[in-house]
Amino acid sequence: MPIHNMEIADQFNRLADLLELEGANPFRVRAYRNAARTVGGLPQSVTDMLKRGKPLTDLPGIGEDLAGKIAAVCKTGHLPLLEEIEKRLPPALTELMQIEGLGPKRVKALHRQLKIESLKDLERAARSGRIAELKGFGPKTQAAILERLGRHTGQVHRVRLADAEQIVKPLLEHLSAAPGMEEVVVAGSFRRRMETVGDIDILAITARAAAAMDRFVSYEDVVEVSSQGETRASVRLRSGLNVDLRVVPRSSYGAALYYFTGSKAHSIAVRRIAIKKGYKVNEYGIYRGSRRVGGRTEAEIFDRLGLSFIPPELRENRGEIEAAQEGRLPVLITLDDIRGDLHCHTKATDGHDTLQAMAEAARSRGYEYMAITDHSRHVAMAHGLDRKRLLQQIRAIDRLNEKLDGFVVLKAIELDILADGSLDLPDDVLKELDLTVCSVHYKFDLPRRQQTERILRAMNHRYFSILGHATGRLINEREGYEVDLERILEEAAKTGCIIELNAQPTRLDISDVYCKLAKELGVKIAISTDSHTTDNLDFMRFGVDQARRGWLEAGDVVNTRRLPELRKLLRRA
Ligand code: DGT
Ligand code: CA
Ligand code: CA
Ligand code: ZN
Repeated sequence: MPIHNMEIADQFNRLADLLELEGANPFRVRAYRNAARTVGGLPQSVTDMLKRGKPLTDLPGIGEDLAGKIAAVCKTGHLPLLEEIEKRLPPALTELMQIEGLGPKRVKALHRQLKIESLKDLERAARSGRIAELKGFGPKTQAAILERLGRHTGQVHRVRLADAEQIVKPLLEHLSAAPGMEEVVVAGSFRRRMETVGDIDILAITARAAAAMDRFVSYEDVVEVSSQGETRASVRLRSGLNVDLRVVPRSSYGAALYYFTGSKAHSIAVRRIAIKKGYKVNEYGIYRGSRRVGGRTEAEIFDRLGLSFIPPELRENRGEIEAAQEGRLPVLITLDDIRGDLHCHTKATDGHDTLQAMAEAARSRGYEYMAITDHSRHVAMAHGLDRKRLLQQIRAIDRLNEKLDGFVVLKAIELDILADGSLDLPDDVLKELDLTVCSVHYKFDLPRRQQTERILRAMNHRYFSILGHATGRLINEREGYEVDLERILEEAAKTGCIIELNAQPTRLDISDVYCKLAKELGVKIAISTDSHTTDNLDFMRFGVDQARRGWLEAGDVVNTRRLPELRKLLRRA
């Protein structure tokens, strides 16, 4: 049974939470949390690494002990230490920890001060308003707890796209090997490249439907077959992800793909147009009266309806249908358009690889430039750079650039936006840099107005270039801080500040909707990986996917420019 990175990360996160709840040594807690983050952020599967004999100790922050524990999870699916602690703690507490947003600190407070010992207690306390009165909670937290409690008990859980990819890939390989299988594709939100997916919708073309069904339900990861017919089946995988499979004939492949790609809102709007033009569209084809006039490809359907081809990422009924009617769909950015990465860390702070290794990795991806943006001094945990160490790094980059041919390392920093909106390093050193990525890393709990003012103030600084991960959210883990992003985008439009689209699959910050708004306001975007290892550079494609969902074209994104053009955009008025 292949264990997925997401499952390993979950177990280590849970272990860290429970240890923290028990009051264990904070360094130990942090080591497990880092392990979870490392494994969760890997582009390749740990199970594969082990299979290929690659030592896990090569991974950042993974020593012998952690490597052994990770390997054990891969082999058995269990983390013995976690099970031990789960036995030791009152079951109610471990249950409370599973509510998103309830960490050890809050569970402890709820347990001590309100005697909350079960989800029922939690709900009662939240409904009666007692949680809002607790120090450090407030009405907003109380509302969030209720909302999540609903989600938790309703079992609605969306999986991050990158995690879903890792789970789906081996399943697709498994299905492709079914006798007579011609083609296997994923439709649904996965094809639309949504940042999270509710379930996976697979289409298979084969003349041997029964063989495909058998192979699907007998996949080793399947824990439950929810339904099974002649041409469709639904299963639940061990990871909790549900997968629907439909077998379709080659002749209606395009129609089926179009139908099951959705979104539902898009399909409904398109069907309305079809009816007006005297057509009917369903998963079998496009019809004029009872005569089938197309459906082998998606293009046939668009053609008939007088629409240009709408890329899956745009199919959300957010104006793409009107644009397709009028022939003004955007030419969406692709990974090939990207010429460099503008947010990368090295060993000097919390990255894992050296300056040179990062530069070579970027160059081997066909890039022309990369900005090294280690943390500034305020991020003490990451050993952030002070003036002196930054100057050292600048000189090291100068030396490296002399050796590199046809590739330039840009001197930069990920600069903390301090609580009052000032920047973490003095102007005399910032002026030595090619650019800055300015980010909020602490004081997430400021009121919305104040948080917005803080960022706006930073944006007025003459050495501010790019706003990093603008909301601070971590998908499925942490909501962003409260901030008026629209106001920030308006200000960026006025001042020429660039807004980052952070490509880390857990961040994808800013979201698709805000990308589109940025474009409409004329704000330029930098798609950046925020790499902490050379491998992380591959996250660029997730950023590009999100950018496509946000209607961005190459021209909207600064790191599609050649270096001289980029430099002009960075020079602020
Ligand atoms: P998800 O799974 O929540 O991330 O989102 P989707 O878009 O993958 O939704 P899902 O799995 O419920 O359905 C897959 C596609 O099938 C959906 O995008 C469009 C199509 N579909 C499902 N139900 C309906 C429906 O009632 N009407 C229409 N027109 N299409 C539907
Ligand atoms: Ca789906
Ligand atoms: Ca589905
Ligand atoms: Zn960063």
